[in-house]
Amino acid sequence: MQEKEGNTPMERESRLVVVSNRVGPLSDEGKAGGLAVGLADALRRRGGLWFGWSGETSEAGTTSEAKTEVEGDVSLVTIDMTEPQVAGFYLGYANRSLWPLLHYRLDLVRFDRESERMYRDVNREFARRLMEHISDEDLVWVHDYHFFFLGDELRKLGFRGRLGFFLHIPFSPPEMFAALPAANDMVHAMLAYDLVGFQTQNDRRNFANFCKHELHGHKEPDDYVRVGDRHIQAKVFPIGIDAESFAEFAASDEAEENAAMLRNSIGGSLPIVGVDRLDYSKGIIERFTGFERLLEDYPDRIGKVQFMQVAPLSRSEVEEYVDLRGEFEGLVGRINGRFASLEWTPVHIMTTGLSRRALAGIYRAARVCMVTPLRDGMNLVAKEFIAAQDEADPGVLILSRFAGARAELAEALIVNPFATDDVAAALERALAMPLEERQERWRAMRDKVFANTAAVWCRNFIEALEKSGSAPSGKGV
Ligand code: GDG
Repeated sequence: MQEKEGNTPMERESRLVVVSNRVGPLSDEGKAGGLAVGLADALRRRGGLWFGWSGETSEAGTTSEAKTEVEGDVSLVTIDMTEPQVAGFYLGYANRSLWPLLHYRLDLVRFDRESERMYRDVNREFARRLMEHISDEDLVWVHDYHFFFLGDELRKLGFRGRLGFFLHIPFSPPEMFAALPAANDMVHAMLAYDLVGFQTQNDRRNFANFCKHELHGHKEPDDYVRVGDRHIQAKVFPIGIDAESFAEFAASDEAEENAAMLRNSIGGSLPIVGVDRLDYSKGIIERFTGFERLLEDYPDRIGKVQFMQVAPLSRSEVEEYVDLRGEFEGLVGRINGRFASLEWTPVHIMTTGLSRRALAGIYRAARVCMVTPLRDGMNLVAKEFIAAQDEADPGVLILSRFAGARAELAEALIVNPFATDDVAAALERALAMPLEERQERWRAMRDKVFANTAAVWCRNFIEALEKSGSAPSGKGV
């Protein structure tokens, strides 16, 4: 690779190398999510490389020529995949085996040998291509469930530097994870990393318990886990957002225009909002079942509240997502059909994405935001909603007990999304909540959202990785 001059590891603290399925963007013009902002910030500070999939397919696939974009001291390097690689690795194994399994949805899991083989191949190929760009002085940080095997492949290819992994989604309980035919191999491969990060204590415990009960390992002090000759740290790093920028977005003209449009379109109704990729883990069906129950049990609310659900389509090539869309649209149609009048429609849905400023405006205009996943690594929407509020008139967050964010945002109204009556009662309580209580709860959550930002999360992980010992020389596990 064409290293930028002055970017040699000897001249500064070790260079950061980030690996994730999708890379960038490096500069935030209101498009990047908190994760990209946090990582871009860390990469810019230390100089570094961000490596991943170009998002394109070609005949050459992972053997395609790497595309490199350079901005200051940071390079974005991407490679293509072939169509079968995307089908097997990404749509198949990552999204139809691992995603449902790690979100506790064994009923939706599909295993097939061919996609597992492709997943392993793509991990090996990405490792091989990454080796062209890195040296043992680099700090390599691999992200998410697409690349469980990548670290082990790097070790087999001789990489001896520090190697970290962060899982953005939950880690299911050992009894459930064991249903994956490759479960033991996969966790063995994770032990090639020096540091493995999770969103919550629950995820970390599930991983450590798998090591203990299935791989005959041991839990040790300071979050260490030992299995055979591998001794690695498994720690919790709850991810945050770029709260300052989000609060600025919420106060921007574009946000104000969108907030005004929302208020105009719903007349005097109180706005309830939801913002989620259309994904079965997000509990969207359960949320609207709860909303329907509100209109049944608290009929005074009919004509007085309106639900705006932003639900950009996601993974539309995967059957379960097509089914979910049909179910969601059917449910919303039923609610609107049952309760709408000439001058009022209870639910509006938007499946086209919004800019981050427009989104911040919608959050700010909302009286209630519903975040009701059935299982979620963290859930950044909950934190963005808090960052976007106006202190003079903050909205109320209803948060699922199954979202990772629940550990920090304890002042939200916590619900079990499966308990429809309780969801309806929480909605009623949120709609009726006096200003003083709304402010009190919001201030407590705001302090946490502004303290544990994306930048802090990045810094904490990198510091822990720097302190971790590197693996025994050139050893695959
Ligand atoms: C994974 C884990 C973990 C949504 N609609 C629009 C839009 N969004 C943005 C939100 C938020 C992001 O998408 C969604 O973040 P989440 O955290 O809710 O969920 P996942 O995508 O599932 O992410 C999750 C996360 O990784 C980070 O570790 O929290 O648990 O599943 O930022 O604002 N953004 C724009 N328009 C939309 O219409 N611009």
